[in-house]
Amino acid sequence: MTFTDDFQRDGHALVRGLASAEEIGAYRPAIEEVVSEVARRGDAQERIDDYSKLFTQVTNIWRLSEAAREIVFNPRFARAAAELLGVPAVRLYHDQALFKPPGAGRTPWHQDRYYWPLDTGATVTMWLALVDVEEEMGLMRFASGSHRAGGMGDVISDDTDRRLDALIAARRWPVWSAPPMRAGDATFHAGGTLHSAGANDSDRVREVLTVIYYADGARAAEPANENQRVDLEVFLPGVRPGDEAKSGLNPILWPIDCDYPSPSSISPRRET
Ligand SMILES: O=C(O)CCC(=O)C(=O)O
Repeated sequence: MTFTDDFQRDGHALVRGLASAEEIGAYRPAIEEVVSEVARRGDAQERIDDYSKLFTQVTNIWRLSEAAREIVFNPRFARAAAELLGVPAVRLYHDQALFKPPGAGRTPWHQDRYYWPLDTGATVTMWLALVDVEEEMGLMRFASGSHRAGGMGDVISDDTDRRLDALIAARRWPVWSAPPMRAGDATFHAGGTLHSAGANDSDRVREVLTVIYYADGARAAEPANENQRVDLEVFLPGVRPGDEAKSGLNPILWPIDCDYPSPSSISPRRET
């Protein structure tokens, strides 16, 4: 079984050592700096979701610092995303630093695609551990196979959590809990995969970087809800429903020499 087989079958995969200890050592301070700065300003970044109760959350860190851009544009990460989706090229939807502080509760069950005005199912989120994440710090959980069932989501809430929990039991989707992860390990999940994460019951911040990729060539969909309407404006500025989903915020990240100049300092390594 390969990672790609796991992903196609289950809608999620674990990739150990996607980033090296050296890379994490170089990335972490840059990401921490951006997160602290945005948190200090109390900037809500035009988002309307309610994740702020659970995380210090900063979106599109690649626009806030050159170092963060290098990390988010890492071609090894994007290549893994393209391989998992089985597509030749992927674009950036957005990134997100998700720092879950000590004492923060569990992330309720949800489906990411509920939020995304994209006409494709070929979407994937990378969840990259920037620190070692032990069981009590809030690891990801996935309902295996749920990505094949279509749209079931709703806005993240306790009600949605209860409804999806019951649905997972009724549909007998096995729930796979990620094992403890080392800094540099990553999980990937499809936009349709139901997922949640544990509370942070430790005394350390759970530092994670997520990057969302979608297949190049996808089109913007007519927004199906208010969150999708805001996402269309914020993450696909200037794009109208039916247009190809590409704006200045959605560079092709794999292959690296496609239609956007890659940052000069990007790593040339292409092994996965
Ligand atoms: O990190 C978490 O607690 C949840 C992350 C998540 O839901 C996602 O990346 O889609």
